[in-house]
Amino acid sequence: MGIGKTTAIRSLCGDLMVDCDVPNMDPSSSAKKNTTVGADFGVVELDGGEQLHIYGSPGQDRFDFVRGWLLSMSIGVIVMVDANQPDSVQIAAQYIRTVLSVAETMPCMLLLARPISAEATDRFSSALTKMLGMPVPAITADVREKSQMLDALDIFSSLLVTT
Ligand SMILES: Nc1nc2c(ncn2[C@@H]2O[C@H](COP(=O)(O)OP(=O)(O)OP(=O)(O)O)[C@@H](O)[C@H]2O)c(=O)[nH]1
Ligand SMILES: [Mg+2]
Repeated sequence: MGIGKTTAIRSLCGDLMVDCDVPNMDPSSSAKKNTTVGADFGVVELDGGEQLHIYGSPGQDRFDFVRGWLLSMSIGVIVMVDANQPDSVQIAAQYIRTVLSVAETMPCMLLLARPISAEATDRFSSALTKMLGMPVPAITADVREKSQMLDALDIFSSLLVTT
């Protein structure tokens, strides 16, 4: 909760997005003012006139059924984590296993959404690869910066094409 899913979609889609945020009634879980209670939705216009539809899941665990529904219609998934957190490897592994349990070949990428050193990134990636028994591509981006999110989407698109 609060990693920046809604912010990322807003950065990418601007006015071509609708969020489902409401005031956060659970300040014990997070101090953030608003939280998503449905599926955020945004559109990115691609070269050649095609559109990429982007959905953001709610972060609260009680809405995990929405995540399941979104996964069932996804062609690829970006999992966002703060890899500085002590439990980030377990959390990322849990989300990726959920994705792969829905579709074994689902293109999946990690977005490290908070500033992180190269050493910490290496540690995180090595530990996650060991835990999952396979590597998962990871990139770092500031979700508040449109140019960084467009670069991230560009890399993610190449996974969609090659898998
Ligand atoms: N300080 C700091 N804040 C950041 C950074 N990246 C994102 N944020 C802020 O973190 C907050 C993320 O909020 P949301 O985009 O609502 O997060 P979310 O994942 O949609 O949250 P839920 O829907 O509640 O799960 C925003 O206020 C961002 O501006 C960062 O690198 N540093
Ligand atoms: Mg949100």
